[in-house]
Amino acid sequence: MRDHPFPSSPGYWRSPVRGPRFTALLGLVLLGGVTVLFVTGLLSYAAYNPNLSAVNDKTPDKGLLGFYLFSWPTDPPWLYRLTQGVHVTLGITLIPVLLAKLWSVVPKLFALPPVRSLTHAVERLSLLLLVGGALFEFVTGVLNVQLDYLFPGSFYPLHFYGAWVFFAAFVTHVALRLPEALRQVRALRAGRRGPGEAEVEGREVETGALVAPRPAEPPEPPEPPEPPEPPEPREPSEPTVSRRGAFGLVGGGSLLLLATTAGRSFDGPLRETALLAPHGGPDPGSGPGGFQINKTAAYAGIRARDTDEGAWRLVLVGRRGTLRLSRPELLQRPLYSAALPIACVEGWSTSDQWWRGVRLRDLAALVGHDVPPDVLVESLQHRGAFRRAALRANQVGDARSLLALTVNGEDLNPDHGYPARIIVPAAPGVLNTKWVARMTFGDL
Ligand SMILES: Nc1nc2c(c(=O)[nH]1)N[C@H]1C(S)=C(S)[C@@H](COP(=O)(O)O)O[C@H]1N2
Ligand SMILES: [Mo]
Repeated sequence: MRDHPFPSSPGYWRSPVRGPRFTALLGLVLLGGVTVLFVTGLLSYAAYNPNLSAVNDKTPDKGLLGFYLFSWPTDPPWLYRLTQGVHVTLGITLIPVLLAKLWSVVPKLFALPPVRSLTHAVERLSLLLLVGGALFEFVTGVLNVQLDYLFPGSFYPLHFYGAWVFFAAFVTHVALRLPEALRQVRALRAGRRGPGEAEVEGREVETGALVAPRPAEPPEPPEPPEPPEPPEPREPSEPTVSRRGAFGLVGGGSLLLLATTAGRSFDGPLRETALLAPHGGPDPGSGPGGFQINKTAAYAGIRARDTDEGAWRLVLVGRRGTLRLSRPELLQRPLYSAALPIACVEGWSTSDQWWRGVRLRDLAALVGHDVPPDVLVESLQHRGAFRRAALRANQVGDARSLLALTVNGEDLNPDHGYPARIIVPAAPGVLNTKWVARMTFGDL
């Protein structure tokens, strides 16, 4: 029989691992981690050129939230590979820390009375947004990278607006809690014990886990004993794991996720370690086209009769009118090479591939734009996401931005975008339109 049947009863929560120091340490890890997630997330949004044209804008109502947008650069060429690799890999790695942090403070959720004062009410409301926002962002993020756009089309607005709600609550929470968290961690480092923590740490001493002798400290004036506040248990049960062990569990879980995720940002044998990489694409095999495929030609509904040499024409539209070029005609133009990666919003990337094709700025010049303008690129694909994308003038003007015809010395294969695809340095993969049909130059 339990003496404390309700989660709101003071003695209900009994794990002695819970305590302000456990919570504080996890909180500080999240403070760094979530800040990096927020910044890399905003960067990812900027990389989409969302204020360039309605085509790329997944959140037309961003309004003031788009205040920071800037022209995404083309240098260094691995920029998006880095920022988005960090965003996704770090997000997945932090899951155990987030769960442990939430676990460490659940008793507070049930504390009575539910509202003690106006400040307390505001704080609790911000916690609702904080916990709800955190769960929402992590869940939508993981679903997106693992299950291949479970909410097609609506992922961007959900994850974008969710990020702002979550981060606003996060900043409030940090402002209220940081001083206390720092105090707790300092105390932890100084090796002092707080009420309710003696038992656990005492055990560690008994089993010899703590070997370093503590330096003597000046005695502190005794403080009046207070009943422990949640999350510290009032009646701690026997520990099944030491607090150190609990940290080890969380850290080990994070390391395991890191080790099984990070490989998706590399090629070759390292990619094999990415057990958690998205499995949406088919096995690309080896050879020149042996790098990750996102959507296959079959999936995108690309028919061979639309891409064969007799039928396919690249349509260029610009100031000087419309020009149609066949693939052999394109191959006769000056061709350039660039070693560039594909880096997807889902966090995976390839190492540099060797692309060869016509420079975008040369195509612009062909239809009357000697100064490279923006361009709207449309693919043969009629349905589905990613069939159109807008590139900014700085991307069109970069000498490494190509309409690629070959990769690694061979014609593009159908899944990598034959007859021609866009490749732009540092751009998110989604802007590298495959199966290009039409390019419209001009200010967007
Ligand atoms: N027409 C078209 N182009 C597209 C896509 C698509 O679905 N359709 N997917 C984009 C995305 S999201 C990525 S990450 C890259 C992947 O290129 P890859 O399959 O050659 O690796 O292509 C981009 N180009
Ligand atoms: Mo992508």
